[in-house]
Amino acid sequence: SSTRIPKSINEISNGENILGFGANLSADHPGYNDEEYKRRRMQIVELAKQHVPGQPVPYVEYTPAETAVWGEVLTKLEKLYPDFACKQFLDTFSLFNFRPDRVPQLQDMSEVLQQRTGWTIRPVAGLLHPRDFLNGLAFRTFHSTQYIRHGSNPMYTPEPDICHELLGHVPMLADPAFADMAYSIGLASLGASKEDCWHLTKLYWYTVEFGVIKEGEQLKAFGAGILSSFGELEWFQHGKGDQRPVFEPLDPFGKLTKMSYKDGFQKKYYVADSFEDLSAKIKEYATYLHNKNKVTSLDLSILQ
Ligand code: H2B
Ligand code: FE
Repeated sequence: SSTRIPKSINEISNGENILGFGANLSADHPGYNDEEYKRRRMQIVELAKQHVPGQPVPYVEYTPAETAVWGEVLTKLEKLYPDFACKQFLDTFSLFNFRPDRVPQLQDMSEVLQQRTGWTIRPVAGLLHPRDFLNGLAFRTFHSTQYIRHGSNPMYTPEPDICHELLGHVPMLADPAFADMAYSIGLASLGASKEDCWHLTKLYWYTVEFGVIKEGEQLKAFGAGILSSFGELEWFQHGKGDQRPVFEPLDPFGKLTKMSYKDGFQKKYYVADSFEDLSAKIKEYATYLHNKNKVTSLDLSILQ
């Protein structure tokens, strides 16, 4: 095939191929003028870059100010989950013993996941290139940032941070059916062309980041971008004023709508019937991509 398939997680770098902010925050980042914040962030990123797969994730001693940010985010979001989060999330959430007075260590969270679903958390220097990030999912590895958002506005971050990873992604990855769905997206990305990767980025976005699932008559959130956002939790169920989001069933083969990054909440959400159903559809799509890109079962046998 034309694109190289990594043979192990060691062939995916967690420190190169970083998109987005890195150390140079853009002018609309809340930490843009805060030299101390930028220094601190670099310090945590340097630790992440030194991490070797298979070794424990480096321990970060979070400051009282950082802990206060975590505590505020946890306390506010936790209150909303019973009404808005899917049952799988509510079931797995308690496994992690989140406390407002302590930022969890990625290593401890990773150990819980390894026991439940065999997934591993790997620290990463920032927003990883989509191909590397998606390929990681095929190795049941979730690349996670370890730094925390700027303290000036604890309920907002323009990029992933530890609050988003731990409150949005990690509980869902402890659910076997969800974890298998995420793995399927990773599988689909092996050997995918650039265009395919872009489509898979959207598929990831509308499931793992902003997915919604049917529970009887209700719609509940399983996407981390909803679960880690105070405003988006409210918006996806109740809208705002007389505006309402649109809901559609998800077809991995179909065209997926434009993603909203900075211009507010998603206008459209895709609805899953179950994680098993979603996984089956994504696996069909993965098979289609593998055939198209001449990825053989031998190429994929490294994953066993
Ligand atoms: N990198 C990191 N560190 N966290 C993410 O959640 C993430 C990423 N998401 N890179 C990826 C890109 C996603 O937006 C898709 C697959 O491109
Ligand atoms: Fe995310």
